[in-house]
Amino acid sequence: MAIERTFAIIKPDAVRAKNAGKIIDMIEENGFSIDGMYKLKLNKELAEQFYAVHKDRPFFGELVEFMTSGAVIVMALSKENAIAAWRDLMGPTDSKEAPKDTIRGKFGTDVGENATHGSDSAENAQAELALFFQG
Ligand code: ABT
Ligand code: MG
Repeated sequence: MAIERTFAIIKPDAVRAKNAGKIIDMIEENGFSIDGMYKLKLNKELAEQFYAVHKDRPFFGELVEFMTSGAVIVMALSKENAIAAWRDLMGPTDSKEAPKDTIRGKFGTDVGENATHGSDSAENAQAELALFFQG
């Protein structure tokens, strides 16, 4: 299995609750390398572009509002099989259903405020990394 790179976000709920350090600890303890990382506040245009696949869903407005409600931390993570491994470590989208040893189980609240994002495919990882990490 080759080393893969994926894109991660620590979302505004987790940054606000000062859980970023604990989440970064879990990332490193689970064998990921942090190849790039910075903090920023998403503007509406970037959040809409990032979640464009959901633009016709009823929760789109709320999703964009949440993702622009405070600072986020974006990361490029690498590891063998990183895309699936990072989604496994995050746990399911709905934090209420997430096992307690996952990031969403520990730090998420529900399906919207779910602490972290991870790319769901190699294609999306490449597109999302390109959106936030040029060169
Ligand atoms: P992301 O990592 O944020 O993309 O979450 P994930 O891939 O696990 O889940 P998807 B299905 O991509 O959801 C995107 C965001 O939309 C939110 N959402 C989703 C709702 O608020 N209500 C819903 O009914 C559904 C299905 C959850 C995700 N993130 N946030 N914030
Ligand atoms: Mg998704």
